Amino acid sequence: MLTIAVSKGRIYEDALPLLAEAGIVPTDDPKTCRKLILATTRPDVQLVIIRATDVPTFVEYGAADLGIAGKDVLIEHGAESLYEPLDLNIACCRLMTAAHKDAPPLSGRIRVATKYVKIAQNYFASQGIQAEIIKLYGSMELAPLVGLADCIVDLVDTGNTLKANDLEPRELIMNISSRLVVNKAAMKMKHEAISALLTQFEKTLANR
Ligand code: PRT
Ligand code: MG
Repeated sequence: MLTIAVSKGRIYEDALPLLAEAGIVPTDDPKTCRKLILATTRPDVQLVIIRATDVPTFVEYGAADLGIAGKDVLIEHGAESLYEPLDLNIACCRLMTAAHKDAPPLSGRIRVATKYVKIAQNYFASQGIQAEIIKLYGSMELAPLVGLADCIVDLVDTGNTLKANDLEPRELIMNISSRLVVNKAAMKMKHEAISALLTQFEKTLANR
């Protein structure tokens, strides 16, 4: 049995066509069904539906053989303990700094609200900017509006969320896409099944 960890939402939606090309079609829809383990049309493959930030943990401990996770989540988790053989090029977005549209360019010691503490720390250090990082779990956009932070570090796709909150994107930190990750022991123990799946994914991606 191969177990693949996926998060509900945009990654799941973008991963479905890719999985389908490999003959993997879930027999339930996680939007309407509350099951956390989904059987698929391939008797040897099941999906586990978990929070995006938990995917590296499940794969690291071998609770899932494979997983699909954003590069943002992988970097923040510290993914040295996982193989990351494939950029799936799905759920793409940009990790950026953003500030109030009327705020002057940031200078001096600044306060930054984000859920990406490690990435933000490294980024501002690399820029020689003294930053105090404030960890939030959501609604980062609010922080500059209420004086909690001078800027935020968050994912931007269309930019609509920033715009709706009078913020604007400033600096690009990195481009983000979702990656296939593999448990290191599973890569050895289930090599045949996993490499067949990798080959199939590679084929599909090459044809896109
Ligand atoms: O939602 P939940 O709290 O369960 O977890 P999550 O937010 O980690 O999961 P999910 O499904 O929202 O995101 C999973 C992964 O999708 C992320 O780790 C990214 O790799 C990827 N991804 C791609 C995004 C976006 N695009 C994205 N736009 N994740 C989040 N967003 C959010 C962003 O944080 C901001 O709030 O969408 C908003 C910005 O979108 P625009 O279009 O308004 O710019
Ligand atoms: Mg979300």
